[in-house]
Amino acid sequence: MAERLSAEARKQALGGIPDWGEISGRDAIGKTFVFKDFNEAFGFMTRAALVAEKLDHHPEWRNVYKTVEVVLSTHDAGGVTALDIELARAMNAIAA
Ligand code: HBI
Repeated sequence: MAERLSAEARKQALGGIPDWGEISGRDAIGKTFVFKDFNEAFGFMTRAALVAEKLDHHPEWRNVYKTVEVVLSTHDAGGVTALDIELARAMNAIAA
């Protein structure tokens, strides 16, 4: 089971994944992606969902038209783990 990252390790990891930040009041990281239109947004979610399934690590996300708000945390560990960093990195690559 993935270990919860220390605040320091989490900050360090966040430095390497553009535009992701800490969620206030929660041990979690988040990013809001804005796409050209709904089609692009949902295509992103479709591809990200396949990666999440492969990792067995799933996002908390909300989609309104061309915007996808993503929050990542590892419920089993009670906070951000390397799995969240890995999924965040993968999402950035998909959205690139
Ligand atoms: N996804 N983000 C996230 N956090 C989890 O703790 C988690 C998950 N997906 C699947 C999963 N845990 C299960 O493997 C466990 O709940 C058994």
